[in-house]
Amino acid sequence: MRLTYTADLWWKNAVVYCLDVETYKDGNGDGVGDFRGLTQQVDHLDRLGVTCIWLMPFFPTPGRDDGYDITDFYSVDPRLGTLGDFVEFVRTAKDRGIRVIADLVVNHTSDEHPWFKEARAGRDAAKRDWYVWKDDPDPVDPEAIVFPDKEDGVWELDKKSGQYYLHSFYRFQPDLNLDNPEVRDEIARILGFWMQLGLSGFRVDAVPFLIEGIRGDPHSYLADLRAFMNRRDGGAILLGEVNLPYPDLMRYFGDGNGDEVTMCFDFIGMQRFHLSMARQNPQALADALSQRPAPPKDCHWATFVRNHDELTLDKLTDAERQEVFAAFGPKKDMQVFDRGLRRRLPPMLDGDLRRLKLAYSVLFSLPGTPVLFYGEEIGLGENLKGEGRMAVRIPMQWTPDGGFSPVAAKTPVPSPTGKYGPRNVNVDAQRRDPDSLLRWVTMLIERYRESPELAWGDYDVLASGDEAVLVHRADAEGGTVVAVHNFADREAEVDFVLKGLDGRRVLTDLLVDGTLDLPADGRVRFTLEPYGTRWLRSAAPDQPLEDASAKGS
Ligand code: TEU
Repeated sequence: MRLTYTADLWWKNAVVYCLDVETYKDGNGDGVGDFRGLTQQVDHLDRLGVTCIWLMPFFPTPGRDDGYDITDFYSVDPRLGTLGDFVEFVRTAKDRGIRVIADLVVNHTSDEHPWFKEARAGRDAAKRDWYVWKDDPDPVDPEAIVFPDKEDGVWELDKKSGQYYLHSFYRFQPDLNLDNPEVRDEIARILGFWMQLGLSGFRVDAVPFLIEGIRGDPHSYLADLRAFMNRRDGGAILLGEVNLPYPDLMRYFGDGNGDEVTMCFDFIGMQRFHLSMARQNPQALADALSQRPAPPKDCHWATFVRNHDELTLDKLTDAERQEVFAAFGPKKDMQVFDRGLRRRLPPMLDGDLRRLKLAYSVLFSLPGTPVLFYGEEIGLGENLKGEGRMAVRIPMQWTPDGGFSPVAAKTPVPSPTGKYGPRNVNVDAQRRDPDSLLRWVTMLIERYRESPELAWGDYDVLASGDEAVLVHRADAEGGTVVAVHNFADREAEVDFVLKGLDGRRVLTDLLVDGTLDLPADGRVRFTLEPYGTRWLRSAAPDQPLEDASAKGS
């Protein structure tokens, strides 16, 4: 594919890396991660091949929802640094060719935000209408409560005024009233402010909740926000958190117009991926790929296997969810909200490196832009002593001693000990080990970037000859790549047919050394090792791989 094209629509072949400044690297020796520390680690991300960093909330906060409860949208939490440190970080990332986006959490504020303090001063307060009030709210459907362990409703009585305020999440997170034009103007100012300081877009928190209260056509607001952002910077993106069934979700792309959210996370594909891993059979994932609608032009899916929240299994059936629980988190304290896991992948897979390598090979071969949660590249574990979802938000592990901070870490959750502790899992050791997960993920990223067919080509799931094997084919601008993945702990006889390719071609393996001849009838057969993976590019026998991806045309 032409580089001019993939560079213009950068998000369609990006590698997004989500991190929390607080847990990444302490640069000033106070035990808390900060922008100075993060800036010093940018080369780790550059070596890995990351092209876009997603910063979790770094704004002033009482920290009751790990920063998703904000008291000032226009500054940096003093524990993490200053606006000056932020700008230095963004500039350094850009110097390495890495864009930066950040969480836009404007469904709600902290109840300690000055706006809310002002709003709750009385029914006539100037900012009263910035939030959502009711005298007598209807009882709420228990299914609609996001955090059922802590909340039993979404309306909280404000004793002073005798009215109830809406909180879609925790009670200390009052919902902003997006129906109020002043609030919308303020949100635009927030986007504009951070873009002026160098951000290339936003991960938009809880989008369906954000627009639900808007009267008339709530989606026209999302289109307005997108248009505003792209007037300021045509290449900026909105990456939407929209965990809805596919047909409902398409509206957030602006249906056929593609003028709302630029990218949406594929929560359903993620859940089917874990079901497939649990079953050692990729059918559930293959079904998701077939059912998943194509995003509108220039929009894109964002794929992932783990994020910072619970690994939600809410879109599986009860029986399917129990299967995943049984395979990957049978103990009650590994589960949360009755719908998800609070574990990271390596402990879920019993630390089986073959299977971990398979998991990331699948991720980077899927159509869509992969999003990594920090530490996935080294197989970071979790610490179940952390409360609820916090279990996976442990400090990054740089060296055998941790390397997160020169003093004792003051992060919300300490590093794990034992098998997944820093001594056994760290960046330094894995850089030196050619068989490490870090080296594997680095290679996957390199090959993924060279093979844009995978991320945004037309794709087809092919009959594979073995129920444990997923074969999918991606085509774009004359380039063809085929990904082959064995989900089972046994050898598989792979047998598939590639139609419409010139029989004089060879299939060159992008991950391991080797080529296969492509016979005239297009039938490909070989034995794949347990949890084996192949990415095969079709090319003329003497053609360099760069030409085979037709970059130059
Ligand atoms: O989550 C919003 C959301 O929609 C949740 O349902 C989410 O899918 C998950 O179940 C929460 O664990 C976002 C953030 O990702 C989350 O960390 C915040 O706690 C939440 O917003 C409130 O800001």
